[in-house]
Amino acid sequence: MEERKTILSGIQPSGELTLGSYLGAIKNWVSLSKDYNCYYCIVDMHAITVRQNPASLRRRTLEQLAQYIACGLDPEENTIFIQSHVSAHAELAWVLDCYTMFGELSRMTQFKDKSAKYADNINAGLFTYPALMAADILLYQADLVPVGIDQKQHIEITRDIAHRFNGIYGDVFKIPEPYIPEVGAKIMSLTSPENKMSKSDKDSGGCIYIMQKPEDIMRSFKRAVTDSETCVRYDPEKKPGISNLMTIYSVATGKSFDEIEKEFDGKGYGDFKPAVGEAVVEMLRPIREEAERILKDKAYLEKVYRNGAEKAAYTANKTLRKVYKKVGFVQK
Ligand code: AQP
Repeated sequence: MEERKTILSGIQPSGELTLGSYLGAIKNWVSLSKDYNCYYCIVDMHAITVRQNPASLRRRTLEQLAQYIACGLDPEENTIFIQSHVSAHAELAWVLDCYTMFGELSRMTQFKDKSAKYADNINAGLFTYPALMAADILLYQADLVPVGIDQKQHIEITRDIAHRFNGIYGDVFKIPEPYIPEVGAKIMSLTSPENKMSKSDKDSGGCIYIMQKPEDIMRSFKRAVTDSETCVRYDPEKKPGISNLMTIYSVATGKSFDEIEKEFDGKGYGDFKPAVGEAVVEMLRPIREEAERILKDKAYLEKVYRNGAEKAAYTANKTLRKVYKKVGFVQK
């Protein structure tokens, strides 16, 4: 029997999970989890590249774990873990730092965006973030990395680092491919549809959170920015707000853009916006209810993250040992 291919992906617990991270990443993780050997993590070490309140970080990490499971990721079938519990991530990141060039890190869009946004804290971790992300992926010899489009550049640098390392030491790392959804790869803010919906966004009206109450979700959709026309038509250039809502509606209902245009033909935004809101409320309702239930069972969550860390460390340490040997470290 052919061996199952491997997947790795993670999300930072730097804020409450958004509809963007759900549609761009987690929804795909769930569909891929049936056919692949999957590692899904909560990347708390990445989160501290921006200042975090320690108590909130701890709370959000456990909430995010409960939400992963509530979204449909079965911890028996997938390896679900917290990044800082597997020390090989930090160890390989250091090695990869030494094979990552200053120039290529300087070109990373996320670094440029975040150093503009957090100008008082442009720390070295923010700069070397891609080397840690490369370590996350390469430790598990991942074939595929399901992410939203904003992370594509980080997968490309991961591939470059892996090629560089393999070029010197032989085939140590599998070269991973990004897996980006056709629809939903970049969900935009509801209030400023030219910007990505982001969990650390200060404008809470632009963001939908997966744990948000139905009435708050409906309010945000009713207030979503549109345009001066009245027709529901997909045109991301001229109608970014409506096109974003159509994308969300399409992923939530499975309908194509053509079907959506027909459904709302002759109707105005006053009908369309609440319909999108209701579709999202119904999509998120079972997830929220299940996450609330799981979160109450702290012993279960602890069991999940302990088992996950043990399974992840087994694979990760195998790769790390090989890397240490290749670069010339004396073996213990
Ligand atoms: N708006 C989005 N549309 C589609 N996909 C998205 N993702 C995030 N926002 C959207 C995808 O979800 C995963 C989240 O990864 P992350 O938290 O590690 O990184 P991020 O992209 O930096 O997420 P945020 O929400 O923007 O967080 P902050 O504000 O802390 O930086 C990734 O696969 C991402 O592509």
